Amino acid sequence: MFTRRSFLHSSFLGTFGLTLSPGSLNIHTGKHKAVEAKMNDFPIVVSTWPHGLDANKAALEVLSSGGTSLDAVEKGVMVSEADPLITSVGYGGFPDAEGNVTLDACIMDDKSNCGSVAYLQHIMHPISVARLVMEKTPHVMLAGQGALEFAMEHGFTREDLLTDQARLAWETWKSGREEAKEPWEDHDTIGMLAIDSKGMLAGACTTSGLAFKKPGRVGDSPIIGAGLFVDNEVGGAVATGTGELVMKTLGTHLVVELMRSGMDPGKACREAIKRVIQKCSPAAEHQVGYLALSSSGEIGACSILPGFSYAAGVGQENYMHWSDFVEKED
Ligand code: SD4
Repeated sequence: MFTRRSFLHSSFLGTFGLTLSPGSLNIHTGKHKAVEAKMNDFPIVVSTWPHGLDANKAALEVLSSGGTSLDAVEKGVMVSEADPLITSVGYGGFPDAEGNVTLDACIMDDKSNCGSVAYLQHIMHPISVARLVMEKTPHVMLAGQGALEFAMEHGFTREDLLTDQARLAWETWKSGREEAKEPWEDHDTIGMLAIDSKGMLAGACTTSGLAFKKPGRVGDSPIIGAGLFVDNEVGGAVATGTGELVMKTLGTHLVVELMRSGMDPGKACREAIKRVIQKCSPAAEHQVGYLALSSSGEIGACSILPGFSYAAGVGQENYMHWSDFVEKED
């Protein structure tokens, strides 16, 4: 099945690949096929969707100057959070049904420390607030008004995150006009995993969640074990797509546990996607994608539908790849 979304992605990636570097696309359309990166390829960074390329670039700058994977993933995803043209993350993200931009994010380091914010409004960089929750409090997650107050206490500025473009999209959706009935392209949460030159693994995940969601709704992205999980001994995984399906199967924790039992990252992602299909019977338009990085530097990804892509930065190279996908028996 080839969806409108995957078509958009393939056209976009085609153009992108040619513009940036002819032949740079490594397109995997078949069954499981992991992109392999050996140990001596550290540092390494991977992230979801085409905007992962710019995010990886920022992360690679940190890593190549000897920075930690934790700094790299924070700096990396901040690029997407600040980009007004990315309508699924941070500033410029599509709002909820009432027109409020509400953000979810989490971060996890090589020592299993983690921090998270959910339903955070008015703050451009929720990932940095999540990091502060990890470093400055005994807690893992802060939500809503408490998270906002915590951010303000730590010097973050309150900002209006609703761009004209996002407001227009929301007004169109609210109008109920014909074009508003098209499914909105809102799956492009950024999840990033990095291993630094010392071999330490960290991950980050940040999103504005599903477009025009029910007010109060929180997805998988700030939930440790759902949107992101890292175990330095084994590897890490990030999730993108319909958060409810990821939460019901605790997807990234599952991917890491499958890797612990000996599966390579691609196989583990594939098994976790099969679990979503078996347990949750996703609707035809539901997409979930997992991206995983083992602690020895192997990369793997799998999604329900075709069209999921990820950026991999290894050494001097930073290219897009198509994910593997599971063909459902409809
Ligand atoms: C959520 N998983 O809130 C997020 C949405 C998303 O790529 O777009 N992920 O459910």
